Amino acid sequence: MLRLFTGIRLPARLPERLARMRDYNLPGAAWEMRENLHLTLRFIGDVDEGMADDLDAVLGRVQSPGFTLTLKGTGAFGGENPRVLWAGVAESAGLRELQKKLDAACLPLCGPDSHARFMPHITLARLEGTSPQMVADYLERTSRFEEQPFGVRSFTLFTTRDGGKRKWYEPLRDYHFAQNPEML
Ligand code: 3AM
Repeated sequence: MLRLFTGIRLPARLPERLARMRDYNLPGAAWEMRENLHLTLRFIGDVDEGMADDLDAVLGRVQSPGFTLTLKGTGAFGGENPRVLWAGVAESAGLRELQKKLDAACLPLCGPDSHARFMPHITLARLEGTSPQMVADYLERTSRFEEQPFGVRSFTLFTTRDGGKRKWYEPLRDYHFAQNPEML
């Protein structure tokens, strides 16, 4: 069995920048390894090899004209019980369009995504028992975070590998969009 999801890889300069946002004084925060930093598009779940091949064929037909993304702002999921700290993404119609296409492509094979609404983000840390006030302070300190835009011309199928305490995300295949000379 393989645990799969689709996502966007970040250009090399960004994991470096995001790693600087770690705050080791935040109790209960497990900061993601920089190799793990990515933007999830569509969670797929556990599939067998046959299903993975079927998915690969379906994903290969998903196209996008390409778009640019800007990492901007920070936030947390979980409200009064914060679970995830993330870096945000400036609104992007191209990203939403691609996510919708992937969602539709995966639906017949994998069923509906358990996350009803797509909320683009890059997970920076998983939290356990971190006080909401400390999370609020972190978000305040990092609220002006913004990076230079980058172009997206492919998406990636990742598998989650479990190494006991640590898990990591291994890219299995990149799906490049057809060339569009009008793109950056
Ligand atoms: O990109 P992030 O880190 O937010 O939380 C998991 C991670 O998201 C999410 O898929 C990404 C790669 O593991 N994930 C895990 N289980 C999930 C599920 N059942 C899930 N997303 C939706 N439904």
